[in-house]
Amino acid sequence: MSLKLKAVSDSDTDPKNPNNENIIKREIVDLRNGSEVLYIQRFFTYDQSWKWFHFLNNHIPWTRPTVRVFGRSCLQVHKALPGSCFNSLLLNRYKGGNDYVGWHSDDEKLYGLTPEIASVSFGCDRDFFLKKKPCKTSNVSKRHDEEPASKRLKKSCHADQYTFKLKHGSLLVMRGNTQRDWIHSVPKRAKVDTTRINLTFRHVL
Ligand SMILES: O=C(O)CCC(=O)C(=O)O
Ligand SMILES: [Mn+2]
Repeated sequence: MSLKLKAVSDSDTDPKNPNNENIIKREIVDLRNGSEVLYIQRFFTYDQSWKWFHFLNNHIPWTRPTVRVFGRSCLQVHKALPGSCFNSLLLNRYKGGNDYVGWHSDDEKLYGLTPEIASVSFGCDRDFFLKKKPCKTSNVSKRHDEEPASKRLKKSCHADQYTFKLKHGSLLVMRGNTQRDWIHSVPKRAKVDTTRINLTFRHVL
């Protein structure tokens, strides 16, 4: 079985949307300063998504490494997307609401300066948070008629938070400066008790 990022087509039927009306709804969130997130709720149909979920759940040798990176257990598979500009796939399985990924950005040098990261979700819906990285501006106010820099930072940085509900079959793509300027997380959720599988497609230089 090969892995390709393929959107739903007209011939696919979705029990939740039998007429395939507006099936590919794209939401682009401009995070400013060259950062952008694309979200497509029904990138895969409902049935395709469950097929993927069961295939991955049953065929991947999921492990819980003793060293947990940002609270996640993961397995890295390289060269899983031939013909695509992605050459690396990271798989995460969240068995329930206690499994989470803490705040981080995927800004490792191996992904380059402006990595594009495409994230596909199957199974249980989970929240995905994006938050602006703390500003590194100096605390000294540049102009006397402005409020102190420390106050400005509080407003501009802590107000900059977005939440996406990552639905079964959805695609979320982080682009541009998103890894440089933003951090993201999938928080714990007490009421969640079913499994979610997440695939993130990346390009390793
Ligand atoms: O599970 C997700 O949606 C995010 C996973 C993630 O951020 C990562 O693997 O780096
Ligand atoms: Mn990440």
